Amino acid sequence: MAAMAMEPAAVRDRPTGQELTADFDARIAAHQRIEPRDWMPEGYRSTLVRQIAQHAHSEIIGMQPEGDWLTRAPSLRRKAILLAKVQDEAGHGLYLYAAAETLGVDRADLTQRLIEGRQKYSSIFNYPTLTFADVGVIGWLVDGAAICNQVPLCRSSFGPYARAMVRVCKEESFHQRQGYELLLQMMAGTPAQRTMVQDAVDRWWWPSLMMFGPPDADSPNTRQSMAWGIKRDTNDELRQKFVDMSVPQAVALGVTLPDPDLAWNAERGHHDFGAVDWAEFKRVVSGGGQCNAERVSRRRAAHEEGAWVREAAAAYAAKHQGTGQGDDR
Ligand code: FAQ
Repeated sequence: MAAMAMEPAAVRDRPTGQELTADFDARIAAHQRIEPRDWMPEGYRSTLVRQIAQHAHSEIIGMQPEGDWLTRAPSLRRKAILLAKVQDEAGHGLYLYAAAETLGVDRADLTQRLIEGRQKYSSIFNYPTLTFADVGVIGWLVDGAAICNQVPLCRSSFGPYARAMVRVCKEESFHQRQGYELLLQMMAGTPAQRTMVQDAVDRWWWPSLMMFGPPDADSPNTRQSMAWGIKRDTNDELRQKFVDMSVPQAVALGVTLPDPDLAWNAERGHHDFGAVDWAEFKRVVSGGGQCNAERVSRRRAAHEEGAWVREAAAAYAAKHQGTGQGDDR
């Protein structure tokens, strides 16, 4: 009887579930960062793992469409720029997998989920790159959409994700500028080059708008992710921002955006634009895009072919454990 009444002080003082939730909610309301060692609701953790993993996978799969042009770049300068850009995307994947790992998941397991089709990556990377103008248009529109989406994520409530985004965004803005500069140069070239640019814009415009995700009314995660401060803007708000940002850039470039309904609406202070083909979006996200099978099978092959490197790095780290030499794996 006496033993039951004698609860150790550490147990007695342990906060209850309600107190932990109240503390978490108060920190979110005060716009304070949540760090990996802080208590967090399971839904918050699993939402972050889903979003950060999908984001990391997108960076890595996103190396493929432009990577296809590395051996066919039209000059040494363009080849060097493209090589650096594609390498940057690998770095972004790395920061993001590292951020996900602070939530208690394992990068190897996330990769496995990607190559088994159990986790998504951005729909945009399931479209083919048909000409070198696609490299410029990916820089301008795809990196442009990525920046639009990711700048607010620098204020995301989860510390490691927000900090990773700061560096990613700086590099993405550089990517966007190199893409735009490439297009400016092509637009100042021959009629055939200008046609190539317009054709690439025609093919990438609508898929770029799909990058922001389904309309708010059909987005199952937005409301809760906004309440938790993981997302700071809704999908539709960011899509509108991207359209408004891209229209003057298209005018300066001398290309036409392929949307007859695109028009300035003075009352709203925004551009109106046509309906996105959400049936196409669903088809591409669920594996039916032009390049889904190829993208995943190449990622799987690269992972399998890299097994010996991972084994060698692990063996090296084990051999030098405690000596300080194996720490740079
Ligand atoms: N593609 O309820 P929501 C880049 C999924 S940038 C595929 O609205 P959420 C840089 C969504 O996951 C590209 N799936 O979801 C680069 C959810 O899946 P569930 C990557 C999509 O999370 C440039 C379901 O649909 N950027 O790689 C897409 O609140 C050039 C319902 O949607 C990021 O990941 C899509 N487009 O909002 C690299 C940014 N949209 O729950 C190389 C971070 C939605 O059914 C070259 N992520 N889904 O499994 C985000 O901001 C958000 O996750 C959204 C989606 C806005 C993408």
